[in-house]
Amino acid sequence: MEDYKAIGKRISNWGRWGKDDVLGTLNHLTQERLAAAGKLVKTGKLFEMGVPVSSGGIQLPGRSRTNPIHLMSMTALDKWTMPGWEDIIICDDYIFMPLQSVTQWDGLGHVGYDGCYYNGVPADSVRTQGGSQVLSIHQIAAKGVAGRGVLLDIAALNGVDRLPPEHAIHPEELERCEARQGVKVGPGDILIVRTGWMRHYVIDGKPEIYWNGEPGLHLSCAEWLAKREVAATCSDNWAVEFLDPAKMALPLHCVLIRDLGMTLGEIFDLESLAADCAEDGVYEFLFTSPPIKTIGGVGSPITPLAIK
Ligand code: UVW
Repeated sequence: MEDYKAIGKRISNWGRWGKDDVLGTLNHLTQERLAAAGKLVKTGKLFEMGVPVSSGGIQLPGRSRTNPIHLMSMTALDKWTMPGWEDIIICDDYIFMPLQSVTQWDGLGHVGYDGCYYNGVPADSVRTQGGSQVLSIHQIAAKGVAGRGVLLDIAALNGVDRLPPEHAIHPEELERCEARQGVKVGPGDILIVRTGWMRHYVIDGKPEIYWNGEPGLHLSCAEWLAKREVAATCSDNWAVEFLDPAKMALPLHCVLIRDLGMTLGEIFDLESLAADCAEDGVYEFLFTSPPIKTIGGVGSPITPLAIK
């Protein structure tokens, strides 16, 4: 397999939308495409694809990403003394969490190599104080992430409820899945790849297996995603890409985020959506999932929705 840097150089989107572009492949989400995606809503069936945000969540102890901490700052126990407020109950809460600890977007300031991120933005543009000075995720929030979502259920294609961790998905398999499902991934689509790997957590309650390797997209998919002009790629695994246990490197992250400028969606729970798609044979829908408007953020927790 060719070196990831050579692939990245060949399919690079740097400069394509201008030297100051901060959105990358989300530029494929045009107003016309969003209007067309809106027409996919026929029944009003809605599927929410986030994992729970909870102190007992998907993260394992002792890692750099902890589970969220949720605290109350006001409850019914706090009595109001202002005149007219005596009977009123107000509850408020806080949450402290790594932005990448649950279902999330990887923003364009999340991963780079050779001293820079997407569009040549220098590595030191992400600072300990203030975060990403250029590729901040709040700009993606302003763009919104909404369009035609397409589910490719690779686990179902293989006749299994989940793929084994050594399963690397190649472009030919994506195309066989398209043919089986009668759907085609096209320009401006948000591609959602189901591996079934999330079942280790949402069905079996075994996060330790979920985080131990994963099936996913092989590096060879980078060129395919670029050619199809996919706007964003999401999966039910934790890094979108297949992880070679011998290397544990993230070559597809490097090419997709840094060279193509693609926002990646991870840790999706696709089980209800996939069951419905298998039942009605409809694998396309309106997808929406804006990030939190965090100034300087390089990622964001999300609550993605698919609406049919
Ligand atoms: C890394 O593992 C670097 O990040 P993520 O899986 O959140 O993209």
